[in-house]
Amino acid sequence: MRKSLTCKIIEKNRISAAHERKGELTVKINQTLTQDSTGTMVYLQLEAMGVKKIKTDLSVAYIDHNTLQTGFENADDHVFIKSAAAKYGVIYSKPGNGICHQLHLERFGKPGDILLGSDSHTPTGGGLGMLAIGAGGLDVAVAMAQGTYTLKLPKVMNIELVGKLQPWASAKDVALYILKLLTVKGGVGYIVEYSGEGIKNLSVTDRATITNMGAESGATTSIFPSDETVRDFLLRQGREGDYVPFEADPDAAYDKKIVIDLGKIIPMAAKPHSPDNVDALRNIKGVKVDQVAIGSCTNSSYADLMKTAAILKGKQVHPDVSLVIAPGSGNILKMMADNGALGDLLASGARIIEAACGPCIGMGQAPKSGGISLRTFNRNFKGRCGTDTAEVYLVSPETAAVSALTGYLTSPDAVGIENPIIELPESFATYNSYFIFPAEKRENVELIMGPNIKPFPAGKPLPRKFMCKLLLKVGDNITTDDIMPSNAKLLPYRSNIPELSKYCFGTITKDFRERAKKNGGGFILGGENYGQGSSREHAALVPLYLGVKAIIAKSFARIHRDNLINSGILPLSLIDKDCYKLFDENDEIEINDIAEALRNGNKIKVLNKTKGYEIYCRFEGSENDAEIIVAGGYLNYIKSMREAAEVDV
Ligand code: MIC
Ligand code: SF4
Repeated sequence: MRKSLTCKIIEKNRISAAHERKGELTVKINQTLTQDSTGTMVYLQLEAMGVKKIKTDLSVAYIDHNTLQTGFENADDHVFIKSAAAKYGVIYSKPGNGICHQLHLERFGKPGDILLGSDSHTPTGGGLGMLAIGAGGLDVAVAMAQGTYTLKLPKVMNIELVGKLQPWASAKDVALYILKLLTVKGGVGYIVEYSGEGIKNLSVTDRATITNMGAESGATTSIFPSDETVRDFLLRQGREGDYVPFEADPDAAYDKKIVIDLGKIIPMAAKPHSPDNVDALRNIKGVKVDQVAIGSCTNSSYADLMKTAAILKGKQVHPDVSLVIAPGSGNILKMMADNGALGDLLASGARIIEAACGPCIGMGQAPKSGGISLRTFNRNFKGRCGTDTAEVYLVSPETAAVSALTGYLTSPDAVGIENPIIELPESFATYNSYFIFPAEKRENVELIMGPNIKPFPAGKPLPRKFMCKLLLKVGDNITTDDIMPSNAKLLPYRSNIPELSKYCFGTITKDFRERAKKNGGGFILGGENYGQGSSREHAALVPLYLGVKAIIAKSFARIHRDNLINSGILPLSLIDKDCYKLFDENDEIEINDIAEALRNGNKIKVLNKTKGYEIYCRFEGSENDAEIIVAGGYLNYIKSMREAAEVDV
């Protein structure tokens, strides 16, 4: 049978695991990455599991999200992660080194390997021909401990790219076009595999822009083949030895197929407030711009920033625009300082900030009230930029740079300037100054935990029945940024669940914590694609802390569903989606004999005692997941497995 690229990589890494059940797949995890805002939990969980030695080939702990250090909290987190990295044999990437996904692409990603990262944009590594999957922190901690990960058997969608991008159309426009086609839930349950003659004209970082934004469609991951372009990129990064060719067999079988002619792609933008609210720039008229932000793991590569510098060279940023640029890595910044491009950016009036996530996760550079911000980032959810009333458009670096000059959202092909062609340097800078590599001998390394680091909540074994109130009813596509907002004020509390709980569902209601406390916890009702967006398990741990027992929804986003299960919260999907209408906040809900129904794979009867209805839900998980819920979360489950069979973690 002709094999897809995904199938080949999975076969290479497949291991037969005793606990693997129907519909699941257990693979060896070659590499893991963590970042600081999810990483503190990962290392606390490793510690809670009593892990002595990690089993991956390579693991990296990046510090890139919380780098503002407005108080001791961020710095405490950094020191804790640094000590954990030293203890477990993980490479530590200091703040200032750059954004995890860009750095991982540059320095460590390997074609054909499987990478699990505690960040939803881990699929950026797919640009190198790596199967790179985002997951919740606990899944990454277990992957480090056991060297394996069990995933739900995905379907494979093939996107065949034909033709060649026209001048001024970019990889970002391709990513936006695909999101328009798939929407923010069209990728759920799929790995998206790219093929076709069109890919030969896309650089590794172009491909990475596309796989990065595949996360916005809900796809498990996205991947390009490993070809000569990948070999050339690795050669220039001084890592030619890591090159392995990997591609699908001709006529491989796929579950779904889409063909896209790159020649027809035109500059686009995702309008507020969703990455799939995409339109061609020529249809969006008269948008006056207050801020332009260039960077993030989607568009902060050397080529992206050199293109920006070439467009701005010798010109002035519009007086009403604040242009801010966050490079993807310190080495990119160094190269641009050496070749003069940094000088061109500064002379044009650009504000250069640290090589980090920065404004992408609301760590500074919040726009003015009601401001319009153009960003080369991947998410424009309401409020994520730090200003609730701001409107964010997602665009390419080319569109961003040209619009910074004109002061209006402007299609780059509309101003009569030449599309700059960027030559890659013969060799990229590869300074290691911001990396700390673990020592061989690590016996006496102590974890350093400052006062900001609090224990995380533990799930409780499943009771026979739940009888609680419906605390909150929300609509479709609720994001983890809605459930557990992140911004400059809240990000410092990622290792402090009690503090974060004050802001749970903060974009929807200001009193969720009080409601939950008053009622001793309860249920939440969601629409389609509940929990889309980030991998932050805080969107499960905080509700757990507040006593949330189950989420009933029309459908769930993959990583969030897994995080709910890992925390011991029951994700239940409505069998008849119309039943959503039958529930209101404050309704009294009862579910009986849950463990029995979960273990037998039965439908779950949910009684609305207030209204006198009886409806049915499906448990959104595998047989194994059912056992995790019954145990009260993944950590309890591992403990019970270990007690029963002395599982080696
Ligand atoms: C994001 O882009 O939303 C984040 C911040 O990188 C998250 C991780 C987090 O919440 O810490 C993600 O994408 O997983
Ligand atoms: Fe960082 Fe933004 Fe990328 Fe998330 S999406 S990893 S916050 S740059």
